[in-house]
Amino acid sequence: MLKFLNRFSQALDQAVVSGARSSARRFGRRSALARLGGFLVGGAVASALPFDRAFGAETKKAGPDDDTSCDYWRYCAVDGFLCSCCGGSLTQCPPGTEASKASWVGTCLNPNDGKQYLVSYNDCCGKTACGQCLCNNNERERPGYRLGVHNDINWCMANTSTMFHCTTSILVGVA
Ligand code: ABN
Repeated sequence: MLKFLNRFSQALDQAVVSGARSSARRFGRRSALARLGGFLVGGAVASALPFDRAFGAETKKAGPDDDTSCDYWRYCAVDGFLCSCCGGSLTQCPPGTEASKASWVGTCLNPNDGKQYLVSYNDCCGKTACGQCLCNNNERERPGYRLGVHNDINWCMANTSTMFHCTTSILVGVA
């Protein structure tokens, strides 16, 4: 009987020890540290990967004839969301917005005829920012302290609603 009890007690001991080891492996400090390490390394690798920091707002830089692309020639000095991506067009404000009374005029080279054209960048006002096709082209633009030649300005400032929605690019004439 004593022998049996002794064996039973040894078997119980072993079961408890192996159970404790297995749970230490699963939930112990080392395991937690290993998981934390994996998480940190994974985070570092993920943040080093290239991703779209504009979250889709910046347009693809496509062909020169695509008026939804920042590369379209008339957009050489545009700073804003393209109205062609916002329910309007190159020259028309989207429904529910109105053209700004003030504007910035740039000079852009038309690659089709080799001539320079004056382009008026009128903002469309009265709705919140469109958020599509953001372009920031700055040909002949100058820093903010030279106000008249700076394009990073809300041209809706003189309208009843000063809310900026998007920007049109209207041809004024040959430079
Ligand atoms: N002309 C576009 C714009 C609007 C608000 C702020 C900066 C630029």
